[in-house]
Amino acid sequence: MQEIYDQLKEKVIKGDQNGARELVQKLLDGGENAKAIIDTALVPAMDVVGDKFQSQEFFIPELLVAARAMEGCLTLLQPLLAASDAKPAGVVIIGTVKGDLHDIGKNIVAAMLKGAGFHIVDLGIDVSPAGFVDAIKANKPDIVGLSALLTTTMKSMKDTIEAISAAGLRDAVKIMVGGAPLTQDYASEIGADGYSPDAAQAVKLAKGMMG
Ligand code: B1M
Repeated sequence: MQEIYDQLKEKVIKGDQNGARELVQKLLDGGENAKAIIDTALVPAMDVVGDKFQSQEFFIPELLVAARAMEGCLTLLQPLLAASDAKPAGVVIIGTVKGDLHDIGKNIVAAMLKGAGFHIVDLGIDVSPAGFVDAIKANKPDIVGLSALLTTTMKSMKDTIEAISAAGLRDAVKIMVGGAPLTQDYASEIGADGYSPDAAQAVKLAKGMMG
């Protein structure tokens, strides 16, 4: 199996969506589970892509085709993540904050929360503070999840939390933040109720927030 995981990682790095999807299917047929496939091959592949981008070996087109290959694999895996449990656990609004277009990690978190029984309202990417406020009014969630992948858009999380407070809704929701550049310190500084470094811990955090 390790050999197939290695091949899958390479296919994602090269942006070969069809080849990657075939290998995901092969792993699933061999009894591997969705979370292991994401953690062992897909996330490490994106880390390599990020490193290559930083060292200017890769540019935006390579970043995009790799992301599409990853997304193609996730369409096979997300239903499996979401099917692992059925008990309704609470309502979560989730979105990538204003100025930020990265959604692969946010989508994994949403799928895992769904799998843990939460009802998910996914607002998508580049969501303004007002967009979150309107969605809270419309959906009355227990938890609001904010995702950011850029150091430049972390500030949008602060703006969003401030907008939620200004709308008088801060005490009505728990706010969870995550994304590669975030830290627990930053989360505390901007007044979030919780920070999670990955999707599995996001589920634990959300369950904890529901008491
Ligand atoms: Co961009 N990008 N990107 N990118 N990109 C990064 C983030 C970068 C680190 C690459 C690098 O330089 N090494 C860098 C950011 C540098 C920084 O700010 N420190 C970067 C840059 C610079 C940019 C652009 C500015 C490039 C440019 O245009 N010059 C541009 C910005 C566009 C914008 O957003 N306005 C840009 C664009 C893009 C693409 C559109 C091409 C594409 C995104 C496609 C998509 O998402 N649909 C892309 C990609 C693919 C990446 C990398 C390679 C991979 C991101 C990813 O999907 N990781 C990334 C490098 C990297 O991360 N290694 C990079 C896999 C994913 C599963 O992990 O998202 O961290 P992650 O999610 C994890 C956890 O963080 C956590 O759980 C998830 C699952 O375990 N988590 C949460 C995430 N959200 C959470 C929310 C929670 C809880 C946990 O609660 C609510």
